[in-house]
Amino acid sequence: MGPPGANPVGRCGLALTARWRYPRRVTTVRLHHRTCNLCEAMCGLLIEHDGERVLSIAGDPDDALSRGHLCAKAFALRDVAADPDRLRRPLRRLSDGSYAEVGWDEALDEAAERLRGIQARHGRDAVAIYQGNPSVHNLGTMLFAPQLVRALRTRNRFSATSVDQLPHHFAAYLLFGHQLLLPVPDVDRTDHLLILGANPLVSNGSLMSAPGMRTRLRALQARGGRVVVVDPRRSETAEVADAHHFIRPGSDALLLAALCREVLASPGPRLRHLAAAIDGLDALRDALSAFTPADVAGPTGIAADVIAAMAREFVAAERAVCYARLGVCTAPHGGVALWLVAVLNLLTGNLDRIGGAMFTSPAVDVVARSSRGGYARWHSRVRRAPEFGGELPVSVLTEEISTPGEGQVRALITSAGNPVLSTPAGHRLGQALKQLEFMVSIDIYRNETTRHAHLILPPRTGLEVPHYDLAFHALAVRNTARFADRLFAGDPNGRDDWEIYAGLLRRLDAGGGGAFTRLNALASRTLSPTRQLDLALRSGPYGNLGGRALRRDGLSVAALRRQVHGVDLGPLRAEQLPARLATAGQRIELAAAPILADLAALQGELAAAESDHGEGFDMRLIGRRGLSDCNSWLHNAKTLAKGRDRCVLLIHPEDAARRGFVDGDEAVLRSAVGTVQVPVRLSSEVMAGVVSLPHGFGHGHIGTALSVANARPGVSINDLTDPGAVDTLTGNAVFSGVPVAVSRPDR
Ligand SMILES: Nc1nc2c(c(=O)[nH]1)N[C@H]1C(S)=C(S)[C@@H](COP(=O)(O)OP(=O)(O)OC[C@H]3O[C@@H](n4cnc5c(=O)[nH]c(N)nc54)[C@H](O)[C@@H]3O)O[C@H]1N2
Ligand SMILES: Nc1nc2c(c(=O)[nH]1)N[C@H]1C(S)=C(S)[C@@H](COP(=O)(O)OP(=O)(O)OC[C@H]3O[C@@H](n4cnc5c(=O)[nH]c(N)nc54)[C@H](O)[C@@H]3O)O[C@H]1N2
Ligand code: SF4
Ligand SMILES: [Mo]
Repeated sequence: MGPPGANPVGRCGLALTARWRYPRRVTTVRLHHRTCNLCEAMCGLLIEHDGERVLSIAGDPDDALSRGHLCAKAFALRDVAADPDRLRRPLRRLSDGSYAEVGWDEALDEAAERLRGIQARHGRDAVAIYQGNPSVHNLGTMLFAPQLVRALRTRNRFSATSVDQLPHHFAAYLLFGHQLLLPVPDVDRTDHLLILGANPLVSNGSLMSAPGMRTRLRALQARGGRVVVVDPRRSETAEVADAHHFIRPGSDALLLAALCREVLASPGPRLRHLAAAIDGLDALRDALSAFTPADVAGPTGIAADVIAAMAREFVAAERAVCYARLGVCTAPHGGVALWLVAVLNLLTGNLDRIGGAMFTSPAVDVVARSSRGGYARWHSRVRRAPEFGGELPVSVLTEEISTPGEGQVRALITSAGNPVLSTPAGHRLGQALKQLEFMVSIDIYRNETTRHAHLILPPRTGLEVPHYDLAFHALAVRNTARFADRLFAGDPNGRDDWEIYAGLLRRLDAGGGGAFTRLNALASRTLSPTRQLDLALRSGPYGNLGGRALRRDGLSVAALRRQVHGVDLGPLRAEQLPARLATAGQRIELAAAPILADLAALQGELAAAESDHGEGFDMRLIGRRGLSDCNSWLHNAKTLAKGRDRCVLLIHPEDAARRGFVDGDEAVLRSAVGTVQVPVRLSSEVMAGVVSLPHGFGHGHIGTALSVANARPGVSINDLTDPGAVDTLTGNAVFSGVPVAVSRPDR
């Protein structure tokens, strides 16, 4: 097992264990070790089971990263495995709206034939694909879905990236030359953590796999460090921070521009080992000169002296790091904001340095193995939104389906996604899906999105598949590696995700017809994910084929099978740049044209007064995550469907009083694209003028089979969010500060 090393988290062990009662005659109880795949935290789990019966789930105190941490969602792994609503066989939707089970071969044949036919008649772009969030938590999907995407050769590729972290990839691509070279905050060694628009105490960290954040933040404070949170809501993380500043939603780019300006003005940048690699510093200084703390104070709602002090403190800290996440990404200038976050770390000498923003050294080097990315090489048909990394922003999907003309989307594949609940104006997307000639969903539930599919192909999932976190080991605050075989296979006639992909690929190829190519070596389609992982581990930096000599103690799947608690590969390592830069000449350009253009636009907006869009939209809506939610899809887990209603609108008492609301009243929430009705909860957690609603709710639709979720449906925040509002640089959706009106139902 991994030695405890210098990992300061210690045995945090949220003392959470769920144990279910079974008859006493149980004799074949065994212990299974695995990583939870539900969020990015990668908690190590100990699962007691008797065959397919899961008896208990607890955190693994010997996991080098999680040290015993887990959250209540881990127990949902059992619920999902046993859920009677889970689909086990392919389903075909019949013309009367009912469903019939079909065999796997028949379903895969039909899907391939329909997709091929539509591409043959209408061109490649007529087939679109949307990949949702659980794709990145699934080894098989990570390895096989990209092959299907490539084989389709469509420009209409979409994913949850553009309602999430696209600005991070964009900043990494522009600054470091690779969309996946993402710096991670070294929370365990920093002295000063500035958090903008993230709530890791609830989300358990994102693009920062750091299970047990409460313990880690406490350790930071105990060593004399400070945590500062900027958020329009006094979040659970803000609650434990040393300072919290409310910010007007959507204005972080202005704050960050001012912080960078302050750093450049005095004492000036501290570039350390990167000094010789940097270009464009003077041009950046000029571009930022207009963003004085006094100028941005009004629009951000943060006083000028507070901003100046925030910059001073950040500079003064021996080791500091700025970390921004969803609330900042999903904003009008999310692209430039995330770029400025990296630049703030860079200018203060905290990039690629211990206690700052650091690069990981995972056992499978996903950076080396994936494409650098690309930007604006083509644009969407209707709105001319730029491509990034081969994808278009999902905010354009509805218009690409509903606008006639050459290149119109006529068929859609969804895989592990629920865009009707998770993307802007999802209700309109739901309407558009009805126009499709063909839709196939690879998904485990018949939900708000997949109910529109002609075919649903349900894979095994969770405990039923082997697991290794290709993505999140590369984004963790410590280098570790952990593999688990499947605990049980579930349905013996079932398929893993990758087998569904491989089945489709085989059939699409076999059809020939010129519309598809054999881009990929046969081997990569036929080797199982575990075999592919084994090769990647063995040829990776810690592998037994790595380096010059054959290392007997090197990593492989077999080695990880023996190390049931995972392997500790040590803390993050400093000074990886400039060697790892993938930019031209290994330079870091601070005056990139798209950035300077967006900063100029931002400066223009500084001068303009804010409008309420002429429709009385005088409030700003933000999102929220709850500990027991997992975007839209764990609401059918019995264990989590407890307690008081989570889908409520938080409203400041002053705003409530003005409208005559008391706790529990129903409010009508209206935006430019839709209206919902939802109960309010009065709370001074949110700043005045701001209301907060969680995303992922809005169940209860006809045609869905979600008996637990549908009993507590809630409403979808994405019936209010506007696909027309995107970050112009990246196309990422805007969820931070949606203009809304809040009123009583009788008005
Ligand atoms: N307004 C607003 N909207 C948001 C957000 C927000 O904060 N506010 N957050 C955004 C973010 S960060 C994200 S990541 C997206 C998520 O957006 P999506 O990924 O589109 O939505 P999920 O709710 O994660 O849906 C996951 C789907 O995968 C299925 N599934 C689960 N496990 C598996 C599996 O192993 N295999 C397969 N094939 N399917 C599986 C589930 O049944 C479900 O249908 O939502 C975004 N939308
Ligand atoms: N329990 C739970 N955990 C999850 C998920 C879940 O659904 N439930 N989803 C997972 C996924 S897919 C992701 S991507 C991660 C996301 O993880 P985080 O990035 O931590 O996301 P959130 O918890 O949504 O926190 C976003 C914060 O931004 C604030 N905010 C909103 N608008 C603004 C703004 O304009 N400026 C600033 N500064 N702040 C703003 C919100 O109030 C909120 O506190 O969480 C993951 N973990
Ligand atoms: S924090 Fe994330 S990884 Fe850990 S148990 Fe909860 S859902 Fe699973
Ligand atoms: Mo996400």
